[in-house]
Amino acid sequence: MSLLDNGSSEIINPDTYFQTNTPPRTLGENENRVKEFVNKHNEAGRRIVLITSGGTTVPLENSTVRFIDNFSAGTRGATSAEYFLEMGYAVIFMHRQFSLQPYSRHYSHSKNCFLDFMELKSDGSIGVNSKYAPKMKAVLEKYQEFKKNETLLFLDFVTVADYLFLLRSVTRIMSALKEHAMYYLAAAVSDFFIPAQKMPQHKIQSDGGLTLTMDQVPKFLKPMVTNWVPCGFIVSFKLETDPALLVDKSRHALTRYGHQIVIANLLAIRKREVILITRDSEFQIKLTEDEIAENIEIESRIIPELTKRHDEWIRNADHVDM
Ligand code: 9Z3
Repeated sequence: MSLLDNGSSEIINPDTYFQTNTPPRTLGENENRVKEFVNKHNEAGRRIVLITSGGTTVPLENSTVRFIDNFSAGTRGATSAEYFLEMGYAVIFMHRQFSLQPYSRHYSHSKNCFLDFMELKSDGSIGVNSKYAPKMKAVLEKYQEFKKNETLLFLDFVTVADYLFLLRSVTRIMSALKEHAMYYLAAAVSDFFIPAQKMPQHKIQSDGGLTLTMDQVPKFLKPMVTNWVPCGFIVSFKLETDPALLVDKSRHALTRYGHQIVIANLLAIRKREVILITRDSEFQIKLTEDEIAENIEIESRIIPELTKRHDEWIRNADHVDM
């Protein structure tokens, strides 16, 4: 017996969603930052990728005390950003506040306290613990290079509404880049939400049990592909836990929205196996046991494959097929 009732199948359309929900306060300011970043790197002839990363929250109250969240730590997005930067892309990193970030990810959510990476020297000064120094030096060099080139822009969101408003704004600005922009949608976006007008203003009182009714989040990929960035190279992720559903659901998303690639991943093995699905192909990327033992990151295989396909997309004038 299921405890779930999926209720009405009616989904509000994206336009209605944007008309009836409140944009984040920082939206205008972030739009200006994106315009400046896009102009600068476009003039420099650099390709730009938008990466979305981390989970979105769904508030239960307008003055929010409680919210529903999901598991995503933003590992996929933060790791991918490093490989895109290495391939020469400028990166707009749209991430859940406090989720993992490129470069700092190697230390920020570590089981070690940051003080464990340091050591007191005999002369009283402090330095990096010699055990960690070689890796830290390599990470630091790359980090300083992108700082110098200003090729990484951070934008953050918390709620699913923040995410959707920001995504629409950023993609519309990037649409001027036409096929030179890539969109890499790795964030774990909530499927359900409570519309602002149906939420209580104040903290829900604990006078008994709580029953929630949630609406379905509109399918934003449709307007994104059709209206916001019609020429962009769009890669979305499909997450499932049931292997029997994964490929069919991914293919369904591809035909429903008409974008270029769906990367199918199963929660339990997402760090070692994914399938890149296009309209007429399936391409598995799977790390071997040896590669896993050597801490090879699967994103180091995914990103070069995508940039190769992005090259083809740019070369292909009519954009009919990959
Ligand atoms: C993914 O499938 C990502 O690979 C993960 C990465 C969220 C699994 P972590 O942050 O995990 O590294 O821990 N992202 C997309 C999930 C999603 O919400 N997809 C939507 C869907 O499945 C379509 S855009 O319907």
